[in-house]
Amino acid sequence: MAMIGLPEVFVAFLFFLVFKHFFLHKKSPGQPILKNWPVLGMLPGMLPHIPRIFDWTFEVLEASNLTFFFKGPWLSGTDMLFTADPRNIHHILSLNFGNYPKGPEFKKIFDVLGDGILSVDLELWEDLRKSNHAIFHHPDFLELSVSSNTSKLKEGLVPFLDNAAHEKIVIDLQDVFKRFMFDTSSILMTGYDPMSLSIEMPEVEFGEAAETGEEAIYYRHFKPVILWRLQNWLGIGLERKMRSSLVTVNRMFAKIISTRREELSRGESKQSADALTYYMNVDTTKYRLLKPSNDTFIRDVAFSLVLSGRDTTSSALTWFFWLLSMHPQVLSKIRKEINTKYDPTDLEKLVYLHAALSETMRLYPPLPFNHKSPAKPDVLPSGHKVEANSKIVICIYALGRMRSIWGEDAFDFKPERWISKSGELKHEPSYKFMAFNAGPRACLGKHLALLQMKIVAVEIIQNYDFKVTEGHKIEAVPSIVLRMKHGLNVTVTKKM
Ligand code: HEM
Ligand SMILES: *[C@@H]1O[C@H](CO)[C@@H](O)[C@H](O)[C@H]1NC(C)=O
Ligand SMILES: *[C@@H]1O[C@H](CO)[C@@H](O)[C@H](O)[C@H]1NC(C)=O
Ligand SMILES: *[C@@H]1O[C@H](CO)[C@@H](O)[C@H](O)[C@H]1NC(C)=O
Ligand SMILES: CC(=O)N[C@H]1CO[C@H](CO)[C@@H](O)[C@@H]1O
Repeated sequence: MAMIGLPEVFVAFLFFLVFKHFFLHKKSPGQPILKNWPVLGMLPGMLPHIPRIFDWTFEVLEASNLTFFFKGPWLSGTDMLFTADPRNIHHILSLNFGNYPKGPEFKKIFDVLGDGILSVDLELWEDLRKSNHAIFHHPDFLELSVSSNTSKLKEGLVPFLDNAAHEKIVIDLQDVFKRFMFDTSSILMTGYDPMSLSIEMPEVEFGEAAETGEEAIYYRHFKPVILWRLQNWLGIGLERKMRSSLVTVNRMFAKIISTRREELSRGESKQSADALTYYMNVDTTKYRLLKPSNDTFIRDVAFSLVLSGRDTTSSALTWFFWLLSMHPQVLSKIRKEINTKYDPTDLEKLVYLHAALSETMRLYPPLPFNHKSPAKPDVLPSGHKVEANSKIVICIYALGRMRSIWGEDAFDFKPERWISKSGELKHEPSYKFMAFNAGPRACLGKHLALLQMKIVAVEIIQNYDFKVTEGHKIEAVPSIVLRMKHGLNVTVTKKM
């Protein structure tokens, strides 16, 4: 019984210290950004900001010259170095990549991902990376990505929006994009079409499970491993939901995997170009650490791949359309560009659209944090010492808003900053614009994601007007993926 009270004791103790702080001390000017308490470290000062973590990391990092050491409660193992310093980022992600795996501590926090590409390191990561690279460049895979995106657009998105316009109903664009991306990403990665985007809007168990998981993982960062494992075991709070989410995800993948194995044993689907089929037939003389006949391994690989496409692209599209609703002059410039330069076989011509998407992801990177853990002690270019197996969190959201990096107008949504005088796209180094990560572990789906976003954006902007519902509140969920807490509710009308 005593164990059940552990989190409560923790909270009570915290209140005691906060109380003591306000009544027994006078505030002195020039105190550090976060007070480092005995026993509790900086957690008390940080807790009130957990719901607005993204802006908080920005404020703290701007005030501390881009790098900040967060001291967690004693022995809790939650100390973390936050950085948004491009020199540190370049050092960690590229120049000294070999010394900066994700590491065993973060692997614990991300345990539900198992041995998927998003969470593993070293030789296994290398095998996954190389094999993934091979799939992503295979003509059949590219062909499948084309056919799945066009069929989902014409048979899923368009009828859905037409219906909403005709019936004059409010729709949540974030939900629509998540469904679109879930279907296309699942077809591409597993060969299975969940048909989640349809006028009936069926319940999407997988989506809810993934989002609960992402939130629970976020909160794990600030708890001792022993505490969240205990909560998980006892079934308390978000960890309880996390447990049932995992059951949902595992059930879905078990079904997909067993169906595909049966088809393959009957000699069907051999030609299928999806990633699941590829991994079930993968050449283990070439990739020695991959385990094509191990269902758990295949589940891990497929789960990471479905997630990497679905959550990121739908997040970017959602913030993009919200920003357009706030900046009608940008929207009309994109429309004009589509009217004059659109060529379905060459989307690269839409330079301003590309700039607006980059600008969206500078301000709202779908994955706002990146995790690293030095294998050996090191000194960062900023002068900060890092211990072996310590935790480093690169704050991509904060990085995109730094005035010292992007100029005084860093907070403004200005696609123009991405376009050179001669009208071409300006390249920014990836340690400055980090939405797709940098170095050897950069996003493998960047090209595909940009294509998909452009296709969806063109389809909607060309054919519909949309309006965010009056008084709709926009805020981000504290999570490892940048999602809108209340969705993006809009009404659409068909353009004449
Ligand atoms: C706007 C859309 C996207 C954004 C912003 C994005 C961003 C990222 C980021 C930041 C990472 C690094 C994650 C980490 O190391 O923790 C990553 C990795 C990855 N992304 Fe994307 N991504 C997007 C779309 C996609 C799509 C559509 C796919 C697949 C079709 C994809 C496949 C991958 C894969 C396989 C990795 C793992 C690379 C590795 O660890 O070696 N991504 N992505
Ligand atoms: C911030 O960091 C830069 C680069 O390391 C250094 O030149 C500068 O003096 C630092 N500023 C402060 C206020 O510490
Ligand atoms: C947004 O729209 C969806 C779908 O119409 C609805 O279920 C939800 O309650 C709305 N949310 C808000 C905050 O109005
Ligand atoms: C199957 O794969 C999982 C995940 O990589 C691994 O933990 C497990 O040990 C493997 N099982 C066998 C029998 O190899
Ligand atoms: C990523 C991808 O292959 N996109 C394709 C989707 O469909 C359009 C046609 O509407 C193609 O032009 C894209 O290349």
